[in-house]
Amino acid sequence: MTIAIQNNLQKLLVAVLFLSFAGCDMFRSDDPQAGTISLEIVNMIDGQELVLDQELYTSSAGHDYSVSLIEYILTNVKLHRADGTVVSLDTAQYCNQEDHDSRHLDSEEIPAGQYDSISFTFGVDGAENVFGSLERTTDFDNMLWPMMAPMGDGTTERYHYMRFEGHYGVDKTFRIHNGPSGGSDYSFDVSLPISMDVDNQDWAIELQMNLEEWLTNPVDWDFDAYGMIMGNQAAQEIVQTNGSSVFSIGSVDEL
Ligand SMILES: [Cu+2]
Repeated sequence: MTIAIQNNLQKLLVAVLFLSFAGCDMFRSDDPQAGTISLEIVNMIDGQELVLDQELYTSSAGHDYSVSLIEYILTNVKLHRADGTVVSLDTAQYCNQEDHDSRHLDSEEIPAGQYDSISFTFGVDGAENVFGSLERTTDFDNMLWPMMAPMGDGTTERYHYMRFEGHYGVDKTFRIHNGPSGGSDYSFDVSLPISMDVDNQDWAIELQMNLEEWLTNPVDWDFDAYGMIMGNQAAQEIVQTNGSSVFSIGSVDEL
């Protein structure tokens, strides 16, 4: 072997050693990496995905009913990490059964870490519930909650939290409209546990609204007893109380 070849071999060896050490630093970081999250909101009844109009369900008060409309607003959707940090996903989401896109939050980047809960407000919190505070889209504008004396303070209009409508009995209609009746705040906060260790993956959370729970637990909702409830604060309180068991996590998946 000539000196020249030997020198070249030595240079090559040095280069390979250098690259393998450098590689440790450059490509093999132990720090967890950011990931992405997407959120799907699914409307369910009795454990199955809601079918509008066609399907007949039975309420716990004993009425056979079908659903013709379900639309609602979720605000301040947040993910919480075990270390206490909060990641905001969405400030306000209009959801409608008839529009799949309205119930799907596109994937967005979230910091690495261990996540242990998701939280949001059902409806719009009292202080924030002023018409015009949400983005001026047709969907949000359509959720207008009129404020009229003597029902309300007459000062400013607000937003419905939800319209849940359908048919029951032979040809009767139910309309559960809830919102800031009489200017009071019937929105409520929801927090659900999840387990998600984000380190360079794409994640998907399925959030379920279990519609039958609006009609029971703790109060069995009698369609005959409640007609138009927008001015009925006692009815708004029942909707709010029944709402505590409406939401659940369907799945948390690493994609
Ligand atoms: Cu209404």
